[in-house]
Amino acid sequence: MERRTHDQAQARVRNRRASTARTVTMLALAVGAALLLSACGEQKPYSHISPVTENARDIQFLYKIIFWMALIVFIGVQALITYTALRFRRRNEDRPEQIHGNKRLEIAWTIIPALVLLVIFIPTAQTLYDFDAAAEEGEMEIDVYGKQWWWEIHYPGIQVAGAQGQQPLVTANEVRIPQGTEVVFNLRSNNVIHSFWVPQLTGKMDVIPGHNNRLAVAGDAPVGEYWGECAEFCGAAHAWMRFKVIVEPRENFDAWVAAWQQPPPVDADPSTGDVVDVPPSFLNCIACHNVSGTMAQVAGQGLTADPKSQSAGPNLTLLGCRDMIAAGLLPNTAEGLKTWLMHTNEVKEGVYMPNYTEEPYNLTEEQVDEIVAYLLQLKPAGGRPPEQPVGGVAAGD
Ligand code: HEC
Ligand SMILES: [Cu+2]
Repeated sequence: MERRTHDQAQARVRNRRASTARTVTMLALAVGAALLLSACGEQKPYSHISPVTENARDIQFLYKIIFWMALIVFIGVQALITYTALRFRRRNEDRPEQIHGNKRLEIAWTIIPALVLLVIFIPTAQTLYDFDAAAEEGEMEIDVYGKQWWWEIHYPGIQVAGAQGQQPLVTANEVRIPQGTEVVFNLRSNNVIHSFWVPQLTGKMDVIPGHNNRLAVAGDAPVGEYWGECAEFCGAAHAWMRFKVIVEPRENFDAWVAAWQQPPPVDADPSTGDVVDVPPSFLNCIACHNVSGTMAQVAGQGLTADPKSQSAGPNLTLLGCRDMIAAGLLPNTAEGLKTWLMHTNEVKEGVYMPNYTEEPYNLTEEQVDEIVAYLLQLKPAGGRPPEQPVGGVAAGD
């Protein structure tokens, strides 16, 4: 009888040990996996782990303060819990001394968190004011309109030839800026709230209807491509509202602007409206898409575009200079364009562009191929302006 209970007790201890060992192993595995994941990939386009500008480093500095403060508090609290559990564990039937209130302790645990908050608050407020001051004025202003679900980019300071004379350069989803230039983004929306975020370059700023929020990117960003995305849930295709900021040498930027001044290689005669080399089925598209230098100049842009009907899509001038379409969803290649036109609403659910191969438009595959061929020609006569030299900090995919 004695013997049996002893065996049972031993088995229980063994079981408990095994389950403790399992828990510890699982925890170690989870921590290991987290560390391993956080170490993958040198450049993280969507995190503050790889800032490339002073501004982005300022923000990372705030993250670091909070991280270390949190770590100290965590370890302190865990140590106290462990100490209390061991020191005051039940040893006999007596109740321990019951205490109600301790002034010194209460003052201590009010002051310590206040100090912690102060250490976080002061540099945070400082950084906020610095960012605000930087956005007061820049060398170049770029207006960014958050759309559902893409970005319209206006360069109010750059006039290009349009059907009704000179007009500001308008493009989509790829923001080119000349290296060394202080840029201020004016963030606007006439639909819902979006948020403009290029983590490697600067802070995150909401794009709110009725407001003009300003966000600066200083001139210290190295040449390269930096991914950004909408950081405020804004509807069905919010997850596919990416964009790219392309920091390029001044000459490359100037070459790109100059390319806008040239008439497109395939044209509609502005005086007669005769379409030259433009597939007739492209007439379906001009209600929403502009192509500078052609008759496709009627679609609303900026805040004038009706957000309800969404009667506006990206300006397609020099589309051939863009790397991607549909806000990062597809590559800007013959295949990507064809996929877009044949399966518009499947590849981007909720999209405000109809699928033209369906009722009531019923474009045939041949017509789509013609349109794709036309779109691919929308690039400067001399081909795409020079690419950025390799060696910049390229954002991964
Ligand atoms: C009712 C308005 C509308 C019409 C008409 C329309 N589109 Fe679009 N188009 C859009 C919108 C909105 C987008 C942006 C979709 C997104 O990324 O969410 C878009 C995106 C595109 C893009 C990708 C551009 C980029 O830079 O991302 C191409 C190419 C395109 N449309 C071609 C066409 C063609 C060709 C037609 C005619 C067959 C057409 N569209 C008709 C609204 C329209
Ligand atoms: Cu958005």
